[in-house]
Amino acid sequence: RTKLTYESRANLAKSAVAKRLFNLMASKQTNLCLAADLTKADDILNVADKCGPYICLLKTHVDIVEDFSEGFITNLQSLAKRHNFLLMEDRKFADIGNTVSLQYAKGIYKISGWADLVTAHTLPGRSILQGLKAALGPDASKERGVFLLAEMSASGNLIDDKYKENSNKIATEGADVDFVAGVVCQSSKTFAFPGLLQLTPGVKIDESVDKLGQQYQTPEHVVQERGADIGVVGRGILQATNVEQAAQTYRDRLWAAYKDRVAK
Ligand code: UP6
Repeated sequence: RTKLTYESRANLAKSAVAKRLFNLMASKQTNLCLAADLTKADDILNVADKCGPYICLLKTHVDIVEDFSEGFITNLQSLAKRHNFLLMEDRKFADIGNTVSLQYAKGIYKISGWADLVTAHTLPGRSILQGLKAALGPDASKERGVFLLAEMSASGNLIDDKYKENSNKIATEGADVDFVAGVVCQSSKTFAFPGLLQLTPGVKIDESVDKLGQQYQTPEHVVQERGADIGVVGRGILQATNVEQAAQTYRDRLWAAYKDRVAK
């Protein structure tokens, strides 16, 4: 899987959003996802505008935004359109089908209305996919996709080999595979199917841990040793003195690592 180009993998993807994302990455030449973990709407819009040209994906935690409004979503969507990136809400759904269906479409955030992609834990089993899909109209699974968590970057997390193997099965077998765009994980061993994208968080140039269990690897390491297709960078960019320049540096290093990987 890791030797194939994004263009060739777009043709293998079963999810229409994964196809779109593979093609976007190839044409825009970026495999950087910005984790816009800021608590003020204007601050998120500001980094989205500055980093927009360098990213394929902007990842939100919408429940940390203190001044959420529909206008924030409208503005975020127009930035996504202007700079050509997709939106992912990192909700990490983990409940029974009926509840995740409500959490996805209802409440204040109405996530299914604007997020191209969401994340979900596989802990409840296949019903997590059925529940999320139930919130959408019949054709909407073509415009929406899920990344399933098969591993976490947090030290001491409880995920074991059996859990990873079963998460892979949920991502690649059964009637809802057209809804699965990728897997959030730390290693290329987690799944083999080249039509899925590997999203890997815990990327930072100059630090190996934070004070709350996060473990970081360099851009080169995650792409070349761990098989990441998209590297997620939050504080590595957000805490830089020049956010735009940092985004460009991460984009350059992640992209060069990918080009090296497929050339070998
Ligand atoms: N994230 C992880 N590890 C995981 C899954 N998700 O860090 O296993 C998410 C976090 C955060 C981002 O919720 O939004 O990726 C990482 O941010 P950072 O670069 O600032 O550590």
